[in-house]
Amino acid sequence: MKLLLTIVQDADVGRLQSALSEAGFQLTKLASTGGFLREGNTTLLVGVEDEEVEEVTGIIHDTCRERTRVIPGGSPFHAPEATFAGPPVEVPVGGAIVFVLNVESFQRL
Ligand code: 2BA
Repeated sequence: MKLLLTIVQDADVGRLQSALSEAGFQLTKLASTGGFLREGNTTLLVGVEDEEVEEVTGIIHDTCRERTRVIPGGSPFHAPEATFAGPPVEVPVGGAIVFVLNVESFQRL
């Protein structure tokens, strides 16, 4: 069994959730925040059999889009005290980030 730890943009999560549910997959949805942009995103936990990983990643691939975010440029984005001089920088985000983890055991108690 595998656990797909999947980070998606909030704009994609509704369609992805519907598509996974329609295909019969169970999931858990967590609110999360990206460390770089410091904006909200969504983390889905999807537990599947090994042979289902490809189907799930296919659904994720078909559902989640790459978008760009424009952030102030010219100074370190992480320094709150910085003044943002210089041209803005375009940052690509997504479609989705998927970590495929081995599950040692699955128990429903
Ligand atoms: P954020 O950390 O907010 O990152 C948003 C986007 O900013 C990233 O998109 C990437 O294109 C860019 N980015 C991130 N760190 C950067 C850096 N140090 N320098 C330049 N650009 C940078 P994605 O790669 O599609 O990632 C989307 C979200 O997925 C991330 O949001 C983060 O929440 C998560 N993520 C991505 N890679 C991860 C990893 N290795 N471990 C944990 N979470 C990850």
